[in-house]
Amino acid sequence: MNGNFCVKTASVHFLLLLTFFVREIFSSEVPRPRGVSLSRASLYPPDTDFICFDGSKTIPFIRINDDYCDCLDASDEPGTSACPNGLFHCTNAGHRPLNIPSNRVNDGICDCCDGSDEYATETSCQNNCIELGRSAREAAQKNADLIKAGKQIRAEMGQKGVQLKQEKKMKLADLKKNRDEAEKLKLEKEALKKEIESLENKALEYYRKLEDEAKIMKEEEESAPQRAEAVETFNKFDSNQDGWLEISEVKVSTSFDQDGNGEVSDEEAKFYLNFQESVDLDTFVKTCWKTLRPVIFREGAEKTPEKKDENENLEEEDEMQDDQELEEESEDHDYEDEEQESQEPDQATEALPTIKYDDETQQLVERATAARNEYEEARKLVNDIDREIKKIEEYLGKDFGTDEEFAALEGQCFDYEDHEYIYKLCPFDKTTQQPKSGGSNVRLGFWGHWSGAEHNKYEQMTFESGQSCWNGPKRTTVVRVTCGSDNKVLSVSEPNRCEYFFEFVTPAACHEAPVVENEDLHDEL
Ligand code: MAN
Repeated sequence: MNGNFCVKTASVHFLLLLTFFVREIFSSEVPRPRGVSLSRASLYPPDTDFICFDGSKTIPFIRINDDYCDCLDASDEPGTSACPNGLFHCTNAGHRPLNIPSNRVNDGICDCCDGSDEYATETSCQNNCIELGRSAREAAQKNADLIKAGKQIRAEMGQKGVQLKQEKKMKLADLKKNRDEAEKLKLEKEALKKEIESLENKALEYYRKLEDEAKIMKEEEESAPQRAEAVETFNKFDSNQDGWLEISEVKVSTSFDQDGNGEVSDEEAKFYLNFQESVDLDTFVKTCWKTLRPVIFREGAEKTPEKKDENENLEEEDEMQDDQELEEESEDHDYEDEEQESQEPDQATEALPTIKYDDETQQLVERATAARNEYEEARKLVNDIDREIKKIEEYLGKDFGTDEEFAALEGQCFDYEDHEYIYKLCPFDKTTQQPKSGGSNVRLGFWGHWSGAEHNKYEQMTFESGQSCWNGPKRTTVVRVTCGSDNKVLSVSEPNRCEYFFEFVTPAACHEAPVVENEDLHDEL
């Protein structure tokens, strides 16, 4: 079995060597080992020993392409798959030459259009370099025509861009001048306002005092009935009439039985006494009454310690009514007083008699109001100018291309519709996705930066920090920008969840492709 294998390997080697020499002798215009480009042919002088390119080894020339990897840099096996890191050069006469990884040599798949990579397999590769070359040249010509026409438009877009930036710069200079004046005016108005406000304050001090007094009087008037009610209740409960309400005096009313066990415990009673053993009338009115009042009115007067007299029967009906109202209120609000408190100032102000100022004060108030308005206007003007300045500075800071050719796209949006969504590309602003079936517009990213390769960063835009993906990262968009006769989104895809890819064409991207130097791919078309 092993012997057989060795014989087989030896015969493959022999076949390879034979093929090599036959090819070298009969088919090459310039003698060179298989898989070597014309420009590198001189690195393989046939009449001397071969030194690996990395200098690590010297081998007889016959061991070039002997299907055994001698050199670590693969330089001795340009035409076989023996070295894992080698490159095989296809001449592809009639089309573009190509370098392929050497593991694709004799792997049964035609990689080179001239079929030269499959020289020792049964795969018969057709040489279709002529046809491929022709269509490649036609496509290149079409592209060249497109670029030529597009370049013209690009130049116009660039001119427009330069003009736009120029206009913005002029506007900025104007705004900065205006801002200085506006700021001066604002400071003047502020000083005037302060001056007149200090006079106004002085004049109003007297009236404020009057207002405060009126307010206090009104509050007292309003709280008088409540206070009377509280005092009356205190006296009812204070059975020994010593001016103190004690736990034992509160316990007699079953109204305070919170857990419904038929008895009022000390703790339950204390709750209504502001957690104290006893309270005097003043404390009762100020603090306990709030807690106690709703309970008393809810439970009915018959549970208070004192027996009702006949006259009180009439009052009872009233209280029952109050009770009902209270209950209705307390359904909406746990603490009715809170509600009352929040309404009080309004009610108080409404009900307060409007104080009339004397003529001089009235005039001061009017002048101060006018000064405040004028200052406010001046302040707003400065803010508006600042906002505009910021916008223009942001605009001027944007990279619209080497010749400002992309500037004209700023402020425009371009749509693309597929079966499910309408996508929008707004260069230098954002990308969005609107579901056709309804639902909200999803932001796929805000303008980030140009992200093309080093030699042409303007071939790609990146939009980032879009709406967060469900349980995932924020959405992002990459826009591939190539030459086209119009501004148009050609396609939109989502290669990974919440990562979107737009293909956008625009005349602004029409320019000759930068020349990438690669001598190996130059010499044999
Ligand atoms: C929406 C769209 C899709 C996206 C999913 C992620 O349906 O924005 O593009 O993949 O949300 O949940």
